[in-house]
Amino acid sequence: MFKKILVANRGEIALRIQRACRELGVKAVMVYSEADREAKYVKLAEEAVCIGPAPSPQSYLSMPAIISAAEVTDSEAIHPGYGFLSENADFAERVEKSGFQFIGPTPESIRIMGDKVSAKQAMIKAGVPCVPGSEGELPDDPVVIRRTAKSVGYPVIIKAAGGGGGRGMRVVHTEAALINAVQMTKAEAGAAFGNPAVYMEKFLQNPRHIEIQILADKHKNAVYLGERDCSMQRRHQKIIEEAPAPGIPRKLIEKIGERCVAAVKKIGYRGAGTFEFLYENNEFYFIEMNTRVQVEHPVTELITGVDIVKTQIMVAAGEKLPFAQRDVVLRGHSIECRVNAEDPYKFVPSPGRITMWHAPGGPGVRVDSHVYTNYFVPPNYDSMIGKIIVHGDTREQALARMRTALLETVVEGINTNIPLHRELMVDAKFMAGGTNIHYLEEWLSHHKR
Ligand code: MV4
Repeated sequence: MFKKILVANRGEIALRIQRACRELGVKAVMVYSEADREAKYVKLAEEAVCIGPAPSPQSYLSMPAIISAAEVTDSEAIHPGYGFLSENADFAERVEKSGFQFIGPTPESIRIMGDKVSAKQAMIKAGVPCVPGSEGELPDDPVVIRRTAKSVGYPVIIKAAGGGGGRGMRVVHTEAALINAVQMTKAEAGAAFGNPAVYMEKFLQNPRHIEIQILADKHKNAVYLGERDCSMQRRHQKIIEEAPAPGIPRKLIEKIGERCVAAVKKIGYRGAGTFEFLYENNEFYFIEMNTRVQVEHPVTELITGVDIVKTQIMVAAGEKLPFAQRDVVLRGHSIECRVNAEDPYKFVPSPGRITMWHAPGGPGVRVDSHVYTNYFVPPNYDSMIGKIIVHGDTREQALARMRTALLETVVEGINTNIPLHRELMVDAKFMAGGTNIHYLEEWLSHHKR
């Protein structure tokens, strides 16, 4: 096992990784920008290094700043968390060239999954079902583009190979709008991602967003840890996640989970990873793979009992997965509410000093947050200040526990989206389970106030 790890992130995930390190008896070096000097995990750290001013390009996104912090502290490995440099193949490569272990997959795996065209081709080859569409990148020939769309069937969606997470896509409903839409998407993709390549898919009108968590070691062992339902989102920002996904037959999940494990073994993937699927009419369609730990990993931890962050570190150190697929047993139901410092209905960020923070507790309640009373939420970063995660024997019990947890939570001095979560936890459609990716935006458009 490593003696010392550098945690190249901030916020709740930095604290989460620090906790995993303590449990493993590994020293954690925290890095922080000038805006994060007062963060809880910095105060709690045995060792912490300031890596630059508040703007992320000069701190959390600065490869030289992070690699020199690892050098001066004699760290052996770097955990990138999520966001920032976590899915940057060049960073992973520079980390390894500098002699550190990158806690994540190989640069090659990150690169393949970062290009959505090569990711999809790798998944088709590995037997993972994908959305019907163009075979790879769309060519320039308008005749071929029109022919492809006709055979796929309208509506179609044009996506940038360099995009992902909802960036660089356009829905096309008619042949008349097709060629212009492809040209516009290509131009935007070239400017935004430095890669004008686009591909085409059948546009699914009312899917759910279901993802499969996998873990793999360096010894060809891999498992899936069930699924998460992440359909409750607004503008590609998830706000509620849960596991298992309500109403999806177990047999279907098992089938798709086994496909993901086979794919992981085939491509030599290692570490934690997430296969994102759209689910519609009882079918799964792969869209993207995330090569990092995700914000919503705790719901999987609560239903499986597996510590995903600890396992990431163990497999990066070369250890074998400490359990096999048959040992992965799903128990009960888990729900996560992301707590954001923002206006609950207008979504304007609300940074500033938290004058009162009281976290909920009780049976089956977990809070992953780096904030505390008198903490100043800096305006420079993502607005998420923590996550409330509950577990129950049934979905109903998890819902009841979440309602209580949200009732107990006190945040004063800034606005949060907790009032929105309180309303959603008593919403009849959400309570019934299985709402699709459009539900929240539709709900908000009818919401009074
Ligand atoms: C789609 C789709 C419908 N059909 N692809 C958006 C984020 C990116 N990961 C892929 N996205 C979508 N791809 C096809 N063929 C609808 C979306 C989509 C979406 C997906 C997941 C979660 C939220 C979403 C919100 C709007 C659109």
